[in-house]
Amino acid sequence: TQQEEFSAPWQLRAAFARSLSDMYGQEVPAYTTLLEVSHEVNADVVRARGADAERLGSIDRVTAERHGAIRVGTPTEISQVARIFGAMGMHPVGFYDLRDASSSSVPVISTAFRPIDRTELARNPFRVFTSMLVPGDRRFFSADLQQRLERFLGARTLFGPELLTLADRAEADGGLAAGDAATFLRLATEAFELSREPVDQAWYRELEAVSAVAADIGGVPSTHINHLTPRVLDIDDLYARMEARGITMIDAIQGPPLWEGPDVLLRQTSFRALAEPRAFRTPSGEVVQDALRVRFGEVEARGIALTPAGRARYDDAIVRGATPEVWRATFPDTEAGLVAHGLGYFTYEVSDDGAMRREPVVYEDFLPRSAAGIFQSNLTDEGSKDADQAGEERDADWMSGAVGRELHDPFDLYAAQVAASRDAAATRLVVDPE
Ligand code: OOG
Ligand code: NI
Repeated sequence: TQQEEFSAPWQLRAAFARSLSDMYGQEVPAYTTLLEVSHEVNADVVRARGADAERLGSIDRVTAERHGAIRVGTPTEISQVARIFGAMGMHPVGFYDLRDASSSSVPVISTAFRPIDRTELARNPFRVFTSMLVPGDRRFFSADLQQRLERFLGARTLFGPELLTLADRAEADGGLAAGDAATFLRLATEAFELSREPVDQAWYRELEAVSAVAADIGGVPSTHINHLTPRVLDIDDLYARMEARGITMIDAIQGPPLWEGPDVLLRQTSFRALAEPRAFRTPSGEVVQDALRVRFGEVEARGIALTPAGRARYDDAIVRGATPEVWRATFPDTEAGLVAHGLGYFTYEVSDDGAMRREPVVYEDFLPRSAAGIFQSNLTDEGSKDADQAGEERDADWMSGAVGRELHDPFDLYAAQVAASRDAAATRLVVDPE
């Protein structure tokens, strides 16, 4: 008998990333331009730099690489998100509190769902930055508004029972048979499409006056992917080419500056959300046409993952200014220097001729300041925030409880990857000494 084709979690993940990308490209044409320009830039870099261009990921990986961002309202919703991504081998990593990542804060806390081991990352590194509203934060929401918001969120269903059942089955069985896989992918993609239902105008505008992000999350009965980000090997070149095509990018590239030393962590830039037509239902019940800016485009370049010591230097440097001068005063200008000072993660590989090679570990996560910058660059309005009121305590443990799963610590994951490479290298050098 012929065995029905089976999709493993990584195949579901790769197929989902493609399916979302196709959907987003149809709905947001500027994203397609961004993809085209990214491919041009990457091809040019590989041509110019050869094998060196692939030290932080093969060109196949980088070409398919995307991250998305979604925003949800409640612990129930984020625990359902975790089941859907769990089916695809994506696990919650890291905790980000964007309520005070900078003066321009937004009322959410976040984590990122992504593959966590090396082979899985190499197969497809798709990751989704996932934010959750904090309706109990009094700096943003009064007790009355919190109550109405929680009631609204509690009454909606973002993910239907069939999608969740298939997700659980995929996780339990380590994948899905062909027919189920197709249904799962279709339902998961649909769950993140922008709804065409008329928006309750009074409710949306009331939340928007507090925070545009709160309105985006809690002002409508559905969710949507709000950007999908390709990876480029030269973000400065990409920025220039997008502007040359007449697409206005935000003022700056977020994260480290362009300088002559090693690229670390993450550099990102975006174009502002475009006004898209949306129907609104007025308090008198009339449906009127208006526009909302909720979906945008972003692009990123990834560098070397930093150790806690390296990250402390980064956090200190970034507030002094992301300039080449500050970077020269903060970081060694070679990879060997990062190693010598214990600032970056590197693995050790034994080649066939028995030589030991050091390879940089790529940064797989996000940066709270850049994330806040990306959120902020897309807000039409400052919103209103009362800094004298109390925030609500939130930390990684709380998030883990809401998600219903272990929240992995990014530093632990990088350190484990380095340790595993050292063990493998030691074994090969001892057992196979020819
Ligand atoms: C998420 C913003 C953060 C990034 O790349 O730092 C983010 C959002 O807008 O929901 O995606
Ligand atoms: Ni992003």
